[in-house]
Order: sequence, then C-alpha cells, then structure tokens
Amino acid sequence: MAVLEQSTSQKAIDLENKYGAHNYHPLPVVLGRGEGVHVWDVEGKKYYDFLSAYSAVNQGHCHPKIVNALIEQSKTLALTSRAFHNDMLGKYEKYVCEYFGFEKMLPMNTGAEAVETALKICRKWAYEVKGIENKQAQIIVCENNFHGRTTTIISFSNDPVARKHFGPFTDGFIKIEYNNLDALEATLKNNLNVAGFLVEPIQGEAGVYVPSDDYLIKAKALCEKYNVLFIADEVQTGIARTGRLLATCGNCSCPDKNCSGIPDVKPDILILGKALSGGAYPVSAVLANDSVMNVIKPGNHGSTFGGNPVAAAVAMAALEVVREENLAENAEELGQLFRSELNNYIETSSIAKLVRGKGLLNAVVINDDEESDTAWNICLALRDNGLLAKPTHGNIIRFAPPLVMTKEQLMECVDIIIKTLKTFEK
Ligand code: IF1
Repeated sequence: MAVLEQSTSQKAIDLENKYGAHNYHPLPVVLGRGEGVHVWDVEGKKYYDFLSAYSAVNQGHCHPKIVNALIEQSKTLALTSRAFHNDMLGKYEKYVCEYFGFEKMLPMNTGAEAVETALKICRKWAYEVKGIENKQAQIIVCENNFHGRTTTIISFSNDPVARKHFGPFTDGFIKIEYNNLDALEATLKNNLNVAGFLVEPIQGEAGVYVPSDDYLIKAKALCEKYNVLFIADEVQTGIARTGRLLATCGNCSCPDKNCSGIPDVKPDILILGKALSGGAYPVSAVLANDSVMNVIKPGNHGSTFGGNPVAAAVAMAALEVVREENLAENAEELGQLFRSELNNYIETSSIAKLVRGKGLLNAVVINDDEESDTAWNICLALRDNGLLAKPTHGNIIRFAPPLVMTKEQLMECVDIIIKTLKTFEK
C-alpha cells in the first residue's frame, strides 16, 4: 500500500515535537501566512483569527505600515544597546509618554519583563520615597492573576501548573480576591508595608473576568488614601482591545472620538506590551511620572534590546495605526454587536452559558465542567469551520479577533461560532 505522504502540517508538528520543548499544547493547525483578520495554514486553508496572538495583533496580521517601519529601520540601524545613544530612542520615549499622558517610560521587550520592571520600580519607590524599611515592601496582587511566567511572577500566581517544581519563590506579595474592594481596603489598613497594588483591569487568562464598573476607580482611590502605587497591567487589555485606548480609561458609554487616551483611572505605573508593536516585534514598556520613575538610576535596570531602534520604529507605527484606523471605537462597536448576537443565541442554547467581555476581548462560558474537553472540541470544530479560537481555562473560550475587523466579517464569524456551537447542543 502506498505510504501516504505526510502532510506539511504534520511534518511541522513532528519537528516541533522532536526538537522543541513541550511547553505548549497548541491547537492542531500549522499556520504559514497572516494578513489582517485572516491566517492561512500550510495547506492553504483560510481562517479568521479569533485569538490575535493573545491580543498582540490588534492592528491585524502583517499591517503594511508596521511591516514597513520594521523593514526600513532594520535596514538602517537595528540595535545599538544602551551603551550609546541613538536617534530613535528619545523620539520614541517622547511619543509614547505624550500618547498615554505620562512623564517617563522605561522600554523593555516582553510583557513579563515589563511586569518585573514595574515591581522593581515599585519596591525602590517604597524604600526611597515612601520610607518603608528595606526588604519589607509588600505588593498586593489578585487571586487568579496572570502577569507572565518568570520565577518572581509565578511566586504570586495560584496556578499549580505554572508553579509546581519551580520554587523557591520570591517573597513580598499578598494575594486578595479580585474585584473585592473590602479585601483591598482591609489589607491596606492592616499592612503598613504595602508598596503597590498590581491588577489586570480585566483578568484575561482567568477567563475574561470584567470587574464591577467602580472597581478600578475605587481601588485607585484606596491606593491614594494609603500612599500605595496603583499598577495597571494592560499588556492584554491595553492598546484599544477593550473599546478604549486603555481599559483603565473608565467606563463611559462609548469611546469619545477625541479621547486623549489618558486614562480616567490614571495608574501610577502603567504596563504595556503585545499590541504596542502590533505583533511585529517584542516591545513592552513601563510608564510612570517623574516622582516614581526617577528612583531608577544608571545601572539599576535594563536590557540589551530594550527600546532598540527597530522596537521604537515599530511601536510608533503600531500606535499611529490605532489612532488612524479608530481601532478603539471599532472594538467598542463590534464588541457590543458580538455580545448582543451571542446573548440572543444563548437564550435558547444548552451548550453556551454566558458571554462576557469588553470591546473585542470576550469569552463564552461553555455549559460543561472545567475538566471536560468540550471547549477544546468546540475549538477543533471551529477550526474545521474556518475560525481559530482557544479555551482559556477548562470550559471558557476566549474570542478576541484583530480590531481591524469589519462589521460584515464579524457577522460572518458570529454565524460560524453559533453554527458550530449548535452542533454541540445537548
Ligand atoms: C503565553 C496567557 C494571555 C498577560 C498579562 C503580562 C503578560 C501576559 C495580562 C506577559 C501574557 C500571554 C502569554 C502567552 C499567552 C498569553 C496569555 F494565556 F498566558 F495567560 F493572554 F492570557 N500580563 N499573556 O496576558 O507577557 O511575557 O508573554 O509578553 O503563551 O505565555 P509576555
């Protein structure tokens, strides 16, 4: 019998299995091309991308403006390290500070690096400005948080899979319930050594948990009352994903087209990543005003690639696209349409329990227990129907397309999602 030629996809998967660490369990699809809201597998099948590389590709795959910025700068001056100045860094820092309304920024590469940077700044501020006794600083974090995968960050995670056999862990963190202002106030009242409160404006990985409307603004007020830094991790929620430039932009009914993007709930430290580069290059940043950022002195912190000329060019292009293409407004409008359409279906569905989210960061909770593989099987069926999505935890499927999607494309995707869910009706 003729041996079936292995598909190109299978060959690619086999190579990963043989030569790559097994630190992921990807959906079985091998992508070879991306453009806008679409990706293609190596056999040429076209899909709608409803993950956007976990909200890094808000501007759409391979956006021409961003790719051109990447190419041109890469041909001119790619990397100098911070041992010398270059003609891009200062321009980039000014652009980002004015874009988000802060006095200074510290450029890094990945989201986790930016979170680590924010924690270091917060601690140093606590000792040198607030006057907490050295090595006694505590930072409040939330249960079910996701801030990255470094040893310090998993030290305050409660995900056993992320923590098992990676200890010993870093001290100095207090976990409280998310979206619980009483828990935050009680902790602040009872701990004089609290330096900061690190929070996701929406808990993405936990399952797209949107807090009550007044949570962020009241949490910020409590931080002010107790002289504690409010640290917003907007790596996933930032850059227009939730229908506003930043999720800490408050909760007005619809985005103001002239919105300065300066958050109504202004963090003391803002953490950005992912879509800061539109997915073209690893770029992250930590923003703060001088009263906080100036605790950092030469030699305290840095990174070989942090703020490099290519990162600078790509990030400025990516942020220009957000404004030029009104991505926040589009995310707000299409997000409301998505949740409205799914809610109509959910009223009579036996497989979908609820839809929640903000802007184009949404999730559907599947009517099965966390341990079941129903959500996974639904994602396999969505893949077969031309749409890529992946469960976050157990029975929750995240739906987060690029923000450049049109209304017509969204409705086509809603039809695909509902058609697929219906095949799992009990
Ligand atoms: C992966 C999760 C999402 C983040 C927030 C910091 C970081 C992330 C709020 C770290 C990163 C990514 C990591 C990525 C999958 C994705 C993710 F599933 F891991 F949890 F989005 F929810 N703060 N989130 O969401 O940024 O170092 O990755 O650049 O495969 O690990 P990073």
